[in-house]
Amino acid sequence: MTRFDTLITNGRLITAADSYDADIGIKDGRIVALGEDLGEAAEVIDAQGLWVMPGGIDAHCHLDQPLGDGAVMADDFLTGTRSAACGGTTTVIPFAVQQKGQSLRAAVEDYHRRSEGKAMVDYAFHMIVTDPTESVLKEELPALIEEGYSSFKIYLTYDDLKLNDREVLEVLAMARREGGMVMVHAENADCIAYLTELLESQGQTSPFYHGVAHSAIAEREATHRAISLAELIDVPLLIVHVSGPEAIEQIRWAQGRGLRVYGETCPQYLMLTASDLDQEGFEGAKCVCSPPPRDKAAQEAVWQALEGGVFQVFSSDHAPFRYDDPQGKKLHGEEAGFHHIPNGIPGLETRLSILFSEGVVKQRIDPTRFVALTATNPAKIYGLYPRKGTIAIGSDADLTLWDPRARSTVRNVDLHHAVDYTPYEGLELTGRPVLALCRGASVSRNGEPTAEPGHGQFLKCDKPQPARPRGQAKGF
Ligand code: DUC
Ligand code: ZN
Ligand code: ZN
Repeated sequence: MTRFDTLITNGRLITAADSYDADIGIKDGRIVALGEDLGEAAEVIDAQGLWVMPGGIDAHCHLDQPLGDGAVMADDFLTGTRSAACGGTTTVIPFAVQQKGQSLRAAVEDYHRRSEGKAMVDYAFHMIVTDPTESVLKEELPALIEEGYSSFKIYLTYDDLKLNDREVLEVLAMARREGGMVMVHAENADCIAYLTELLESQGQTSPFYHGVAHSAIAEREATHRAISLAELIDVPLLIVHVSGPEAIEQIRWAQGRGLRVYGETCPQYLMLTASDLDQEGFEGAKCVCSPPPRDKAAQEAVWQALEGGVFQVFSSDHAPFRYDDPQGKKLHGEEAGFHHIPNGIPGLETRLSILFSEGVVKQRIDPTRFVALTATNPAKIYGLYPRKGTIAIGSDADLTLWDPRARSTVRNVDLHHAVDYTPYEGLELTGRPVLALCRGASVSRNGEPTAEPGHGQFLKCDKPQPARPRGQAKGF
C-alpha cells in the first residue's frame, strides 16, 4: 500500500505566514506530510509553476435563505457550492435565519434540510438572530453554541430583521457569557427610512437612489453605535460588508483603542461605484446591495484598509437574485422603485479571482495576506482553525492550486451559479484557480465542477478565540 492517497509535488506553498517550496502528502482527506521526496502515492499532482494555497473560506454568503416578500434566492446549496468550488472556495458559511416569532433551533433544523445531500464543498452555519426572546438568549443560543453554531449575525436595519439597542446589548451579553462571535450589519434604519420616504416623495425611485438612501453617514453612525455597545459589554464584534472610509475610520479608531473589533469587506466595494447603480433603464438594479457601492475614493480607502490590516476578512456577501425574474430584481414582474428591489449581488465564484488579480497581481497585497483574508482569518474567527484555513499537518486537505499567470475574462455564461448575470461581466483577470481539493478530493478543475452533490460535509464550529486585530498582537 502506498503511503499517500495523493501527493502534490513541485508547488510553491503559501500560507498566511509564509511561502516556500514543498510537497504535500495527503491521506484520508488530511495533510499528513510536508517536505521533499516524500515517497509513493496513488495519485501524483504536479504543481510545477503553481501556487498552492489553503482552499478559500467564504464566511459570508447567502444560499437558499427564506425571504418574506416574494423574492427567492437563485442559488441553493447545490448551485451555490458548485459555484464556490469552481472559484477555488472549499468552505462556505451561509446563514440560518430566524423568522420573528420562530425558534432559532427550528431555523437551524430547516437549514439542515435545505443543505442535506446537496453541497459540493464543506459548510458551516452562522445564525441570524431576529427575535432575541428570553428563551432564545438563555436556552437556545447557549445550547446551539455548544453544538457547533458559534457565530451569528444581527441587523441594525431591515424591518423584518433589525434589533433595537437594548436587544443588541442582550445579544452581546449572551455572546460574552457563552463565547459566541457576533457579526453586525451596521446601517441606521431610521436614517434609511427617512431618506427613502423623502426620495420617493420627490419621485426619485430609480436604482441609483438606493445608494443615496443608504448613506455612508447612516453606515458610519451604526458602525460607531455597534462598536460602543460591544465596548460596553466588553465582547468581540465583527462589522460585516464595510463599504468605505466613514465606517473604516470607526473600526480603525476602535482597534487603535485596543478593542477586539474586526472588519470584513467584499469585492463589490473594490470594483463597483454608485455609477453602476445609475445604468440605462433598470440595469442598475443588478448592483443594488446594502451597504451600496460608493465612489472611487471609497474604493481606495477600502484597499488601504485591506493592505493596512483594518480588515481581517474578505467575503463575497453572495446574495443571489436573478435580474430578469419576477422572484428576483424585477420583483413581481415590475421595474419597481429602489426600495422594493431585493438587495444583493452574486460573487461566490469571482471573489477569490478578483482579489488575486486586483490585489496580488497588482501588488497591493502580498500572497500571504491574500491567504489570511480569504481563508486563515475567517477560519480563526469562526472556530474552524486549524482544521480549515491553513496548510499544516493534521489539517483537512482543502487546497487550491493557482496559476498566477493565467488570464481570463469574467463572463456569466462561464459561471456556475444560477443567477442570470454577474456585475463583473467583461472584467479581465490574471491568476486563476486550476484545481480545488476539499478533504483531498477534487471539487473543481479548470473552473469546472468535479464533485458530486453531497461531497460537502457540515462543519461544527468551535467557540472562536480570535486574537486581537493586527497592530495590537500577533495573529492577524
Ligand atoms: N445586504 C445584506 O444585508 N444581505 C444580503 C445582501 C445585501 O446586499
Ligand atoms: Zn448584511
Ligand atoms: Zn449578507
